[in-house]
Amino acid sequence: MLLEDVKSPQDIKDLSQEELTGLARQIRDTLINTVAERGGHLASNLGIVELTLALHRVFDLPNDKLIFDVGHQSYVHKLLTGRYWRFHTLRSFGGISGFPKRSESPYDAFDTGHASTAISAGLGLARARDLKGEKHHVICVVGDGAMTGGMCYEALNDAGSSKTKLIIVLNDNEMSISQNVGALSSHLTDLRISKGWTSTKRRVRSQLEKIPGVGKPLYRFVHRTKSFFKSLVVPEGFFTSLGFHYFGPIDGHNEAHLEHVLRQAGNLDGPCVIHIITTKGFGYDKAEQQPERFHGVPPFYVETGDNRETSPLPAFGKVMAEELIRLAKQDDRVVAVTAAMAKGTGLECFEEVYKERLFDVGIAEEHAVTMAAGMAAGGLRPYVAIYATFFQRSFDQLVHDAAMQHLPVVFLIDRAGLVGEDGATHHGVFDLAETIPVPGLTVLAPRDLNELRAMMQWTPEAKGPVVIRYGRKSVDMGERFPVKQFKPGSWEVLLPGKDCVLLAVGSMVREAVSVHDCLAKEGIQAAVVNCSTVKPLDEDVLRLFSDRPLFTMEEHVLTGGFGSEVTVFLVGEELPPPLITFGLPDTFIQHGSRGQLLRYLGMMPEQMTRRILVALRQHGQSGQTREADHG
Ligand SMILES: Cc1ncc(C[n+]2csc(CCOP(=O)(O)OP(=O)(O)O)c2C)c(N)n1
Repeated sequence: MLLEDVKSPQDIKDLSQEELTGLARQIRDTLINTVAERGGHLASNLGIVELTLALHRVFDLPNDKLIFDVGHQSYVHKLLTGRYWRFHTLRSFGGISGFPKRSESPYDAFDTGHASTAISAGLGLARARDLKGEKHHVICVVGDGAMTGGMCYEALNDAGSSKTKLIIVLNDNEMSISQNVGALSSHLTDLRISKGWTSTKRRVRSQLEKIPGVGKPLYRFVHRTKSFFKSLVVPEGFFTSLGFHYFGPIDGHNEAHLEHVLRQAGNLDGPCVIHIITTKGFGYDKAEQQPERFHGVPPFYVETGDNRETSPLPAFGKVMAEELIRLAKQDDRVVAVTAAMAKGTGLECFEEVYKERLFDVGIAEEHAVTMAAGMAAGGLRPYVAIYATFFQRSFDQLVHDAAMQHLPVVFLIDRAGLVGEDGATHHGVFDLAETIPVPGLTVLAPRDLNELRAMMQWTPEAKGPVVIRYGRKSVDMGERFPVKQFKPGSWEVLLPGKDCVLLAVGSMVREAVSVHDCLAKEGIQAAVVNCSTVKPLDEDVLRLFSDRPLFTMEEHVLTGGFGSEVTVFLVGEELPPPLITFGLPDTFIQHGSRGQLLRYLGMMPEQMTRRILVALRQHGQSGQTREADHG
């Protein structure tokens, strides 16, 4: 059977084991070649090929509902559900998403992207089914990494007592993005060790039964005492104690066995957990050897595994970590906190130097923030590095635990703005709306890597909580605009201009300089202001420039962002508001490269220039009319 002929799961139901093995090989080739072109989540998908085949053969999708936690491992599912021919468009603008999307296919039962939501969503679907008198199955596929997230426990607690029929497949590859952490992870290791006991048991049986005369009775004796031995070797089940049937651990690459267990689980009445063991990156040696690097990978060469493109600039996170190491050298109280993102945030560099001062709390952003607040209350100086999109989870912790007690925690908000190919679930476009309203917070946004260094060097002076937001794309404005010392609360006038003023935040400062250059060609002199402190606003600069048309620019939703903050201030002062606030509209923005998305949103420098020219013309005309009226 050719993968390209699989139009729906129906097409694989009757395949022989041999044909399935051939199909699995084609799936892996397609995954490797496509991700090598497009970038994406490779290792997790390679590890889940047999499970996905088994799920699609045993269950009746889309009548039965299948939910992938995080959803980054749903590529195989996409290939088996009629999306093979569009798979080459993976993660590209207008192409198929790297995550499940209900809008994309009826086979995608629930949209995911952030970790640890699948059991809650699955329980919701199961309850909807029960109340409507329907009969289908609900299956949640959850990784051991996602299991470190608090929502999973809230959902397990609820599902275990509900007795609702729900199948949870726990895909245990011992990895989150990095090596998994935490007590549950250790418990899973214990269960895995018990697997060793299971195979030993199989070996003992076959050996005993070979002994003529006494073999069989001897085996029966051993079998009777099995529970005794098992109680010694297998730890008390975490899942069974919560009210789940537990199957496992099971070899997650043995498709036939997986099917057998899934069918058994389907026949049960209550909730169950099937614990399967897989190898991340299975079937591609480079990914098996470096599962962390191939978790989410940019385009690469299949033969060598090397990235196709290397950035000439270091990531913001790397520069942040270098500065943090410097601060940690000077001050023993400096510690770093990550929620399972040491690699992505750059903190792995910090870990190399200060292993004992890096706290990876698992995929637990809420806990990370409150724990850091506790550290600060205990006299430490915690720096919490978190992606903007995941920081959304910790809003209450920021307000209630860090800000209200005015604790000196520094939040390093990475991937702020449009992140590109990961799309709607991952864009970091709500963090200003989350932080600007919080009393006592200092909110900063460096215009480039050098300003981030300067901000980091300033942080020891901070008396209360500080947020520093920066984007995925590195920027160095060094040659034309070297960074002098950073002073919080005072904006930097990068370029003078009498005709209008561009007030720009973070990643938009460089774009504002481009707009300035475009406007200059049209004879307009626009001042460019780097509004590096988003909260508190530099009110003096705002008052000073309020005699000229103002334009704000931010890579963030307009509602509740910088532009609206400036507008509220100016209106309160009875000064004219900005002519245009450039920012993101009130809609979820899909996937594509950052450049494509900015163009789509009309936020490329030449597009903003055109709008500014029109606005200035209209403003000039209305200004003249007013003057004429007065005359
Ligand atoms: C709330 C949240 N925080 C962080 C992430 C980033 N992230 C994506 S996948 C992943 C690891 C998931 O590990 P696991 O569930 O074991 O899946 P695997 O990739 O190992 O199959 C992390 C931390 C996320 N998606 N959501």
